[in-house]
Amino acid sequence: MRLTEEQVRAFREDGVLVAEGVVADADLAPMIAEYEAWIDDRARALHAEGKIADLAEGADFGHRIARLYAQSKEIANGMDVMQLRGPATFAFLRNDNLLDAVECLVGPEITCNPIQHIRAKPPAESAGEGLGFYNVPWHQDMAVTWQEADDSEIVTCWLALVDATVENGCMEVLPGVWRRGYLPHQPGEGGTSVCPEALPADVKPRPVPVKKGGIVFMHRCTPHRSTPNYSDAARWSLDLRYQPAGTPTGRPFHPEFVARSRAHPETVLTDHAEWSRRWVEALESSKGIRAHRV
Ligand SMILES: O=C(O)CCC(=O)C(=O)O
Repeated sequence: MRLTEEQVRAFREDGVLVAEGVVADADLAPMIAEYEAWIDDRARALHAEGKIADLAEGADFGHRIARLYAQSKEIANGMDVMQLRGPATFAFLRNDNLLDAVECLVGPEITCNPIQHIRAKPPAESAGEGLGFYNVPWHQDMAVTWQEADDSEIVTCWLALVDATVENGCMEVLPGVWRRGYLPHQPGEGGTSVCPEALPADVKPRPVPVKKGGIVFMHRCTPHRSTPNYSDAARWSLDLRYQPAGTPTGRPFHPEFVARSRAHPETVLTDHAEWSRRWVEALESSKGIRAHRV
């Protein structure tokens, strides 16, 4: 779905845009089916090891993993994009409806940045309320790249795979703050976060709920966080980043690829095995490298 001029203007102004209905259920279905099959296999393996008693068969995408996670946190191990490396997920990274919207923000030559995550945020009852991968502290995405990417127009695309609500822990943003540039960050157990004294006190956090298939687009200097999930189902989402081809990604040790090119379509990577191979190799060779700048 292409963005309207008004949407593009709003993104440029606020550094954040909530766009509903960017991709259709049919666009997401193969990737969701891939994850459902993987979760089923993993649940059966954990069941065989005696770590899970109830397979929660018949529960929907959000409820099944929540019920499994409550029994064993191991259900989520190995599920992230670069770990599972599913063909349907790789194909989705080049989804036309998604890239039509991205093109309106970064232009027609598009690189897929390797910072790409899938998150099934479990209910707080089992995952807790502490900061971490599921309840991320205030940060700018610029803080999780190397300085080489400071001038790269990296746009974060936070895509809801189920309806994301205030109750289940959607994103919160500080609109307009991107204009202040990079804010000092600090490392911490809960994740890289804006130093408390640098967090703007004059801007009210805006929760950005979005329905399944909608995207929250964020500038790389837009502070954002997410809060605990107080529902009984997982909050599934995908956070991807795209940028003009040829600009540094800030993660030179992880594989980027050209997702769309109007000028040189032959440069687009469509070979799933090659993408997967590059990730396997990079995960091995980048061990011990500090990915965040603090
Ligand atoms: O999905 C979340 O809860 C956090 C996502 C995030 O921090 C990001 O996309 O940069």
